[in-house]
Formats: sequence, C-alpha cells, structure tokens
Amino acid sequence: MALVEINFDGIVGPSHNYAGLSLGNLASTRNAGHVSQPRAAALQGLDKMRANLALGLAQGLFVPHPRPHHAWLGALGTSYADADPGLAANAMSASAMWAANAATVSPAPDTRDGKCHLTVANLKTMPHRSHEWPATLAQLRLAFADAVHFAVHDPVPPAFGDEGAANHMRLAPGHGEPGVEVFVYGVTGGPFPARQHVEASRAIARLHGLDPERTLFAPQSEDAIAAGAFHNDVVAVANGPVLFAHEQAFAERDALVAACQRLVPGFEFVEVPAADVPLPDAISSYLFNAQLVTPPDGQTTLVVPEEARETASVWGWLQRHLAGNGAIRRVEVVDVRQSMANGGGPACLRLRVVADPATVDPRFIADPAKLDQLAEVVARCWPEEFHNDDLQAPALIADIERARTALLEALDLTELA
Ligand code: SUG
Repeated sequence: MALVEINFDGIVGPSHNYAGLSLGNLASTRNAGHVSQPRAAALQGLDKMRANLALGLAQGLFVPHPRPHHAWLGALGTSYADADPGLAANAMSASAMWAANAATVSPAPDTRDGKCHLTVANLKTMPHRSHEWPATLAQLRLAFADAVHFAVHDPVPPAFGDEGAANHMRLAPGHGEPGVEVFVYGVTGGPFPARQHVEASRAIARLHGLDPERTLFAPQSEDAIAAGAFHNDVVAVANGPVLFAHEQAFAERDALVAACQRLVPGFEFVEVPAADVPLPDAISSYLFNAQLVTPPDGQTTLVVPEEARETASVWGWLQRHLAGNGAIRRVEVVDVRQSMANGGGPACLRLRVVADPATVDPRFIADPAKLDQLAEVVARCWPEEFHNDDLQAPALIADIERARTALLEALDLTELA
C-alpha cells in the first residue's frame, strides 16, 4: 500500500465574511466589517487545489458546515432571527474552511496499532469555532470510515483548548516512514489568548498511541503569539526532514532543534533570522503559513500566498535561499487573498493526512474534473458579496443554505445535510 500525503482543503463556505471574531488574529481584527466576496474566496480555494494537483500531489476536500448554525443558537435559547448581531455572527462564520484546525493527525507509521489516528479539535477558545467540531467529526467519520486503516477520535474535553494540526508538526525522512511528532503549545501571548493547551496535546499523543521517545512538546514563544502568531503554523512549517521556522517561533528553540537532530535522520533546520525577516513581516506575509510539500519529482516546494511575493524582505530571503541551493528548491505562489484577510493562508486551508488514497471515501478526494464541477456550483450559487449589515437578512440566509445543498448534491454527500 502506498502511503502518500493527501492535503484535504476546506472548501470556502458561502457565508464567508469578515466579522472580526478572532482576538489575536491581526488580519481578522483589521478587516472587521469589510465586505467579503464568498464566491471569489471559494474559487481561489479551488484554484489552489488545482495548482497542487498540477504539482502531482494528492488532494482531498472537506465541505462547508451548515450556516447559520441554528442548533447552536437553539442551545443558547435563541434563534437566528432573534439573536443579537454578535451571536448571529458567531453562528454564521465560515471558519471551518481552515482545515488545519479540523483535527490532529498521526499517520500509521507513528502509532502503536499501525492505524492513522485523527482527533477532531475542540477549538474551544473562540466561540465561533467552538461549535465546529460536530460537523467536522461527521465528515471525518465518513471520509475515514475504513476502520482497518483509521481511528477517528472525539475531541479532548473542553477544559483544554485544542486547535488541531495548526500546532502540530511531523518530521520524518519520508512520509511513509516513522516520524517524530512535535506538539507546539502556548502559555501566554501578551494581550492575546494562547489557543493550544499542552494538556490537550499530551492527551492526543496518548490517545494516538505515539511513542513517548519520539514525541516532543515545544512551547511557542510569547513574542510570536503577542505579534499575531495565534497558531504555530503562522511561524513554522515542517515537511519530511525539513523544519522551516522563524528565529522567534519557539520559546526553547535550541532544545527543540537538538532533539530533532537526535531523532530525525537527515534533519534540516531552515531558520529565517529576524534580522532578514522581522516577525511582523513574517506574520503579515504568511511566509510560514505556506504549504511545504514534496511533489513526485522530489523537489521540496513551498506554496506561498501572493502577500509573500509583495513583502520585500520575505521575497528577498526566498530568492537568496533558492539561489543558495537551500532545502527549499521551488516556490509556487497562490492567490488566497479572501482567506488571508481573515488570517488564513495556504497552510491554514488544508489538513495533511498521510494515507493510501484508496482507503479514503472517494467522495472526499479531488481531481480536476470534480474541481471544475465544484467551480460551476460555486459560480452559480455562492453570494458574490457579503455585507455585515445584511447578516440577518432572510434572503441572504436562504441563498447560503441553498448554495451548500447544491454543493452536497454535486458531491453526493447529502447525508451531511
Ligand atoms: O481561527 N480566522 C481563523 C483563521 C485560522 C487560521 N488557521 C491556521 N493558522 N491554521 C482563526 O482565527 C476569522 C473569523 C472572523 O473574524 O470573522 C477566523 O476565524
């Protein structure tokens, strides 16, 4: 069986909007109240998936959640029509698009029972994300229903915040070989909340049956969180034996690097000094929220957002690295501006699962023809614009609900309705 890395992207939902809900996520706060473009956002996401397929990578997808989330408002004793605008915005968010926060994934070569383990994230820190997990879990249970190869877990108890793969890195000589899993957690972040709790990470490592000798827990630097790195994947990304990180990403960087050197054959640390790329540039450009991938030609490739090309310090560093024959051999640029304006770059939009694609429910696997079909549904059904003043307008809600239904029908996933 061929284990490959499959990137499952969250399709941007028809309710994509800028409500400024995520304290500590500077883009979300900056763009609060701006008019969003759900249709353009979803098409940008589909184009990114197309570009990854063109690189020869395996691509999967997750579907948007039902919005507004009527059941959540019902549990709060209200309804979408009656809720105050703050609660309504929390029930309308399309934030499930950021699939990096869907779950933590430990591939089969790392686990005691030889299955790929997935734990859905509780996302309890932010109200608009705290109600995502049941709809995410329903999709994980369908996509990875093959119990011979997968074990899907409920969220860890909400006493401890868990934000999924955005704070989890895996280092291995190759995707199909045993790896070292690194759980990055936050302690404090100046004025901002730390969203990943170490107790959640430790629970997941136990539940997944990871080898304690090959599992690392690394504190995120307080400076990084305070500067806007609300998840570790805003300042670091790993792929194969390569760890690509900003100098200020980790509180205990030397200990982490030493452990990786000891445990990962061929480990390569590519560190970007603050003197070359100051933390604010790294965060606004999302240099590290890139997809670091190994296409079939073996050339380690970094898929960055347009904003990285537009940031002089970042683009200069990348050009020097490429010219110097560094670990990253190729840089691809994608336009995900609509998602970026809410703090979600190329890496936020995807969940990596190392598996044999033949063991995954094929409805969650993408190919060019399926992406064309989805683009047609999006072009026909997704609202062109979302104005926050219209948040509770019945016509907009009807459009959003109809659009999702059309997508589920196109994918033959109506059991998720
Ligand atoms: O949780 N933004 C998301 C962005 C998540 C990015 N994910 C990773 N880094 N992996 C968040 O902060 C903004 C929603 C709003 O403001 O309307 C939001 O939820």
